[in-house]
Amino acid sequence: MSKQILVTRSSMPPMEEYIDEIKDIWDSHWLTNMGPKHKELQKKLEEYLDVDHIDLLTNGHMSLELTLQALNLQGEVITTPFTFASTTHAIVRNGLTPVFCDVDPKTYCMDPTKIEELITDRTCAILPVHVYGNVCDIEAIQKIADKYGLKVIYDACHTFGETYKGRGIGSYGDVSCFSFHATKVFNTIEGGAVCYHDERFGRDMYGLKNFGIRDQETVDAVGANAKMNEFCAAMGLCNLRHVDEEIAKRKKVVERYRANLDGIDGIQLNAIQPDVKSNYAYFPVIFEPETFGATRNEVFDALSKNNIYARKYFYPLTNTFECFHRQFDVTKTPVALHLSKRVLTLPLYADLDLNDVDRICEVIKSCAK
Ligand code: T4K
Repeated sequence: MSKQILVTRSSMPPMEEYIDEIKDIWDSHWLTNMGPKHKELQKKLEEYLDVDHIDLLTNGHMSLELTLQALNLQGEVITTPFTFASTTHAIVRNGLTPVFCDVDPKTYCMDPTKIEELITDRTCAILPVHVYGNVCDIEAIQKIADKYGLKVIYDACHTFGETYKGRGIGSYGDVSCFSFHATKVFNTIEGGAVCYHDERFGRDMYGLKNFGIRDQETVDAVGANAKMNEFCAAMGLCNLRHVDEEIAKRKKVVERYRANLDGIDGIQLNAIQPDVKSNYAYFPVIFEPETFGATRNEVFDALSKNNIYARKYFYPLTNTFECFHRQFDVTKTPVALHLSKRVLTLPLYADLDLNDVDRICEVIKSCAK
């Protein structure tokens, strides 16, 4: 049996580099609660991501959940169902109502032409996702938000290091939330961040990630515990030194996929966006069974038989999850539904051997009629 290939593999620095980085932690005995590594990583990421302000958290999910709390939102939030569970859960766990907008068939991001018809007098915010690292139609979304006085919170969990029109992607909207999970282009093992402009939001977020503690004698918000610890921050400091090289290697993998799969009938590859500096986070492929000759599930099974484990990100749509007890009408997001039944995210990580990419593509091609 050929070697196992999973959808991704965590990037790790040389072990000695990490050991060196965590020596200070042994010396200081300072393990968490906004210690020196946390502060150093925060500063470095502010520069790297080209944003006004950033705060670090335990994970991408808590950055979304606490952002919605810090903004003190009430009512309905317009969002996309074509995403990871976290985006929708963050809304619902804040007592807010998600209103699902359909997505664009090429970028898979929220379709801005469908937003206005969903706005009611209860709408308070728009929460789009730069899904797979594809950048949303930022200008169109901002125009609508300005017209109706809505907050824009980007789920930017897939867009570490990307720029749009030369500006850091985290600088758009009111807040952008990042994930530094083990499976992401840049990881701190587990981790996340919020990027923002408004210093007051920053103060509220800083309190909320630490139980709402303002100072030793004042607790002025019902916060959570979402502080990035020093070991995670140390991993981030190491990984940040290598991230450009990681992205360059990912680019080569993506180019090899494109060389193999571009132009095949019934296959839609991820859109290339001219104003975007990509991070090559994911490689989603849409299989149209009528023209390609095999369904997404058939391709998935063929790859699995060859020890290759692609993933059906993002299937099922979040508006069909069992936990929502058929509360949402999936027929209102037909493009997202169509895509979710046809998408397969192929293995992608910096060290994926280009010969393995060829092998993956051979299996895919063998499924075609
Ligand atoms: N918003 C969006 C749009 C997101 O995609 C995510 C997370 C979030 C918000 C929330 O951010 P976080 O709170 O997670 O920071 C994975 C990740 O756990 C999740 O972070 C990610 N999105 C999602 C798209 O993928 P699973 O359930 O598919 O993970 P799992 O454990 O099956 O891992 C996938 C593959 O990754 C494995 O087959 C092998 C590899 N892997 C995994 C782990 C855990 C490694 O190489 N090393 C590892 O440590 O969710």
